[in-house]
Amino acid sequence: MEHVLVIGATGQIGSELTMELRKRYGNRNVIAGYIPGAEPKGELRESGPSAVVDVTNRKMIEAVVKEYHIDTIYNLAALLSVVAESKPELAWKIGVDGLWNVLEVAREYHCSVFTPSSIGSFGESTPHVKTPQDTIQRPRTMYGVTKVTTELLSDYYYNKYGVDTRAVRFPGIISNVTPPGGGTTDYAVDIYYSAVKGEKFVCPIQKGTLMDMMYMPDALNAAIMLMEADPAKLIHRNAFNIASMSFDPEMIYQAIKKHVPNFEMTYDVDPLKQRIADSWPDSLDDSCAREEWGWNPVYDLESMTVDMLEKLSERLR
Ligand code: AKB
Repeated sequence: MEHVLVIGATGQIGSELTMELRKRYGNRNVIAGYIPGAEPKGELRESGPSAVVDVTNRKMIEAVVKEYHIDTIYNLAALLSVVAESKPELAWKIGVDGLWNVLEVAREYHCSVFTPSSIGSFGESTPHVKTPQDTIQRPRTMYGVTKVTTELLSDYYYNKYGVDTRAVRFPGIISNVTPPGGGTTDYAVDIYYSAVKGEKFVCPIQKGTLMDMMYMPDALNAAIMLMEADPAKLIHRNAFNIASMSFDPEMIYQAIKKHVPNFEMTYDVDPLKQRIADSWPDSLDDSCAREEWGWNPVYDLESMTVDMLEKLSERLR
């Protein structure tokens, strides 16, 4: 990796991934691609180059890839699961047509491409406990439909044209920097903000609903490790199950309450979020990622909670 383009660099994952890549590969070598209205701010803007890159505009992607001699693209442009249900056509345009644009440019300019998939690529008929790497993927959400399609399209470009495509299936990502927007797993971020602000948390997901989650430092590491992995060792490509923790609302509430004893939580279940959450796995089997490229997460619920509360308290002070 010498010159990297991050598409969606100002989003929840993009904003931290861009900074981590700059730390590892040099500030000048990592371009923050953003859309108008979501301009980079602060350190993200100051620390390195940025460019307008709308994933739905192939010429725009091509111009930036050419200008900066890009060899690796992290394509993070997507609508999350809840918002995609209200804008299905846009979700397809960004997620699938956008990826097609990225892959065509990658084919011509010999770039590697990382496009995250998600636990949302699974559906009701998928085995829910220790969901295997290769299993049934028949999601009924538009988010899930686009994610399965991006997995297949990425594999297609690898098999047909030799484009070096790689991906992971991200669980819900928890971070203290840029908040997510429009996802089913967002509650697991929002709950920390309420705890630190001294507010009661109203949980939109029912007690007992298990979902896989991951702390941002592990998620960033997964993306970069996979892109740096020896291709000869990769049996799978698009996309690897990765996991570090699985919990329901009560478990995260209790983990926080240990450190914030007065913290209170009640429930007001959101039917759409609950329907989506019920269709997703309780936990993933990530043994292929561990075997093929050495995936090994650092954080569990307790260590993430300690770090989240500390960092958020500093930030919101
Ligand atoms: C969402 O909830 O939509 C995302 C995801 C799990 O892909 N965080």
